Amino acid sequence: MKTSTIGVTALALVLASLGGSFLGSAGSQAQEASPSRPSHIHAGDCDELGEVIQPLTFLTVPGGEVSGNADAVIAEAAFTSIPRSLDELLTEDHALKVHLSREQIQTYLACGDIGGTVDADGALIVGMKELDGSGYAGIAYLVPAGNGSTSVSVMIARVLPGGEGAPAAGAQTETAETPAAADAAPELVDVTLTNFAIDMPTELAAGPIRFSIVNNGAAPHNLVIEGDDLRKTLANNLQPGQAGSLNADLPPGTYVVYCPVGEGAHRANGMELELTIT
Ligand SMILES: [Cu+2]
Repeated sequence: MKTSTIGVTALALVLASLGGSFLGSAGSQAQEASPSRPSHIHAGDCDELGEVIQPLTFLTVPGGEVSGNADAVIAEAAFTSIPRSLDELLTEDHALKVHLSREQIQTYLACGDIGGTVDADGALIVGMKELDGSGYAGIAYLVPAGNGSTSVSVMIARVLPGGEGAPAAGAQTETAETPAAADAAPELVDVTLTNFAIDMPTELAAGPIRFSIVNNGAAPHNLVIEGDDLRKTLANNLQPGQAGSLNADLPPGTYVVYCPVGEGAHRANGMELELTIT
């Protein structure tokens, strides 16, 4: 009787410790797998992002004990009160973007264009679509908070197949070799703008490209990529020292790349080149 009680107690302890260590490892794995994610509201839209107009709190996985179903999809979230009204965000195009990590700021997880129907409370809910084959999608919830401020809740979860951009430590080797995910990731191309030149490759392969543009000049600059049926440009000029990125899926052909600032003056001064997409 006594032995049996000890046996049961021991079994319960073993189960508890197994359960504890399992949940514990799931929790720590989730934290390792998810560095905090920088997030910003940008001018422009998800396809052609402009400057950052509002940094948001970094997204994190909630810390602490894991309870409930261990198969639950882990979500990451951040809540920020910003000194801007929702009206201001809706008057012109704005987009809300989540980056992979501070170290890999040029890799994106998800982006939501800010727009839609405002509900009876004046709040707006927008969907955030996957970027770079990250496997992440999300929701942003923007609620007026008085005095012209807005509470911004950003929530993302890795719910889509693939996940090339996701850092999940355990799943890394598995997902990194998925061809579909590899295809979905745009090629990163650095573009440097100066007074008055554009430094970038003049020949690139067709496919999704992210032009990562930095203005190292002393004047505002921008970038236009123009082809027969296509024109891409940043929503806002880049001020000296500013960076932005432009996504384009360019079919093979010849394009002209130039700076549109100064009503043609920058272009005439040397900020023009021919880009061949093969
Ligand atoms: Cu310029």
